[in-house]
Amino acid sequence: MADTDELERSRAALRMINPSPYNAEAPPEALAGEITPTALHYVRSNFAVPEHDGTFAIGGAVAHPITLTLADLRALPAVTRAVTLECAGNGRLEMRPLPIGEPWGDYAVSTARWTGARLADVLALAQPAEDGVDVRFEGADRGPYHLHPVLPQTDGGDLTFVRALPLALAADPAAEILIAYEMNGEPLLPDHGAPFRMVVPHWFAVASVKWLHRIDVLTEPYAGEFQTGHYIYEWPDRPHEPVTVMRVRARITEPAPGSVLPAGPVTVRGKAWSGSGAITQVDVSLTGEGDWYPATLEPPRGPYQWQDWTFEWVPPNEGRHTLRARATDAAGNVQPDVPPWNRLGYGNNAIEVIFVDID
Ligand SMILES: Nc1nc2c(c(=O)[nH]1)N[C@H]1C(S)=C(S)[C@@H](COP(=O)(O)O)O[C@H]1N2
Ligand SMILES: [Mo]
Repeated sequence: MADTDELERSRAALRMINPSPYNAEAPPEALAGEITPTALHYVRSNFAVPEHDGTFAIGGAVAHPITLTLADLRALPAVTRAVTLECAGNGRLEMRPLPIGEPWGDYAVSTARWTGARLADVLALAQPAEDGVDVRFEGADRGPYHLHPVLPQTDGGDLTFVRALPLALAADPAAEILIAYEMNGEPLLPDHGAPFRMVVPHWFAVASVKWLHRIDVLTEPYAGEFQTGHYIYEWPDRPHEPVTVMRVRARITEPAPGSVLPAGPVTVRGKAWSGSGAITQVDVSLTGEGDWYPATLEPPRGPYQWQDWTFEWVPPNEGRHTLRARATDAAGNVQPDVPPWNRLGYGNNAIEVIFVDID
C-alpha cells in the first residue's frame, strides 16, 4: 500500500469529490497550459490504491507466456507522448435528470506527457494467437464494488478492475498505446497507476488501466463488469453502445467563468479535444443565438493532446455577456447544445456556457 503521507502530499492541490476510493478533479489552472503538472492531474479510481508486486504477466492465447518487470519494460524502445485523458463521467453533474455515478463537474480531464513501451512491442514478445479477438488488461486493484454510496450492496461480490481492447488495435504499433512508467518525466505516482499503466490515446480514460498486473489474449469477446455492465451508453431511445473514444469538446479557459472585466477588447482562450479526429474548427457564440464566429486554432502540438485556440472579442457594451465555444473534429463530429443523456451519465460533450460581466 502506498505511503499515506506521500498520498496526501500528491493530493493536496486537487478538488476531492470522494475520499474512498479517492476521486478528485483538477483545479481550473490545470487547463491553462499545454501539460498538466502531475500534482494537478485529476484522479479517478474505482478501488483503493493497491499493492503491486512490480511484475505483469502475459498469457491466454499466446505462443510464449511471459512475466515482465519494470526493467524489462525500460529495456524496450521508449516512446514519449502527450496524451489528454478524460473520464467518461466528466460533466455528469450537468445532465438532467442527474444520473447515478461519481458527481464529476467539468474537470475530470488533464494532459500529461507519458513515457513507456509500446503495447504492440510488448505483445509481440508473447506472440498472440492468430485467432485472438480481444486483449484483457487486469489491474492489481480490487474490492467490494459499490454502485450506490448509501444503499447496501446487493451482490456483495469483490471485483477486480479489468478492461479489454480489440487485439487488432492493441497489437497495432501505429495506435501508440503505451505501457507507461513515467508521467511528466517522473516515475508514476501511486494514484496514477504505479509502477506502470496503460495509456490509450483518443479513448476515454477508462481504457487506460492503472496498476497493470495481467494481460490475456482472448479468442472470445471479453465481457465483464467494467466492459459490459458499466461504461455503456444506456440511451433511452436507441440500442446501448460501449464507451470508446472521447467525444469532441471545447472549453473556454480565459476569461474565467463569472469574471468581471473592464471595458475593452478581450482575448478569449480555450482548449478543444476529441478522440474521433483532429480538431478542425472552433466557433464562438456571443448571444446564445446561432451567431457562430470562427476562432483561430493554434498549430497542433501533437496528435493526442488538446488543441489551443483564441478569439478576439470586443464586448459591445457593459453588463453580462454569455460566451460559448463549439468544436468540430475531422470526422465531422460537432458538439450538441444539450447533453446526450444516458442512464449512467457518460460522454457529456454539450456546448458549455459561461458568462462574464463587463464593468
Ligand atoms: N486499475 C484501474 N485502472 C483504471 C481505473 C481503475 O479504477 N482501476 N479507472 C479508470 C478510469 S475510469 C479513469 S478516468 C482513469 C483515470 O486515470 P488517472 O487517475 O490517472 O487520471 O483511470 C482508469 N484506469
Ligand atoms: Mo473514468
